[in-house]
Amino acid sequence: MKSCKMRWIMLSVIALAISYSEVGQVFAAEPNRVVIPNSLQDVEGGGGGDDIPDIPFRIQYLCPASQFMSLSNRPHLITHFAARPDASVTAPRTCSLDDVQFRMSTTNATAPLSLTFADNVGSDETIVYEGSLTTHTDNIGPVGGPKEFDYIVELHTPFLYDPNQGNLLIDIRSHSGWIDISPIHDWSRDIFNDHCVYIDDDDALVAAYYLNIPVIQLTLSKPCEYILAGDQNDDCKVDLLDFAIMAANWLIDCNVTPDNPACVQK
Ligand SMILES: [Ca+2]
Ligand SMILES: [Ca+2]
Repeated sequence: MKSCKMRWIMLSVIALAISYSEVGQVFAAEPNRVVIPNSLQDVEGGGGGDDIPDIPFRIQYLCPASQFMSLSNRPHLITHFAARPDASVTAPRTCSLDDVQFRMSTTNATAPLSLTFADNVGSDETIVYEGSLTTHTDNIGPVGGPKEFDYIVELHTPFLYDPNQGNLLIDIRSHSGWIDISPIHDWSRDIFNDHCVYIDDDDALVAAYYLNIPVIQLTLSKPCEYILAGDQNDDCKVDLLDFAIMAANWLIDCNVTPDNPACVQK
């Protein structure tokens, strides 16, 4: 009877921890934001996307480690990905994808990226967002741009990125493509050519060069200066989010199931 009660309490706490993480209590205070390319932080990019809905796609783009100098080249948790509307956008805009998957990895790849997607992926590749997505811009900013980065994607799984270990690769694919309308993002032009490969096919293994990259903004958590037992996500505090991470791995035995994605080789 006692063990039944203990099990019930354990399951309740795990459920509470998971629901707590799902409402977005993540990596809060004092985030850092990095715009890539750095040079376009306060400058409208020379390119702009087209309205191309309903087309499956896969896109990879490379963010060089040198773009993260403002973070003193220290490891950070990437918690949000954002883009901004192109100057040609004239009104608020809401865009959806039925299915989209964002992956991030630390890669030794440099520009020009390989046209074979798999060649560019780092060994720590992580699915950081998966599922449907609705993103919105209020189109805030001067007529000629740059607009605010308010097409925001809060990652389901923050990604620990250390610029000392390589460049950051972002890999996005969608089978549905943008439904009805697409965001019309601001794009760089003649900056980081060959840092981006793209194809209108989410299953393709080989892409073509895109001679631009979207201007993006990454939000990163402030690194923790301390070693704290139980701090699973290195945000300098032990709370229910750490418990949720532990609960997600509950009863995994890497000696028995080393192929489990949660079992990362030391
Ligand atoms: Ca533009
Ligand atoms: Ca923590």
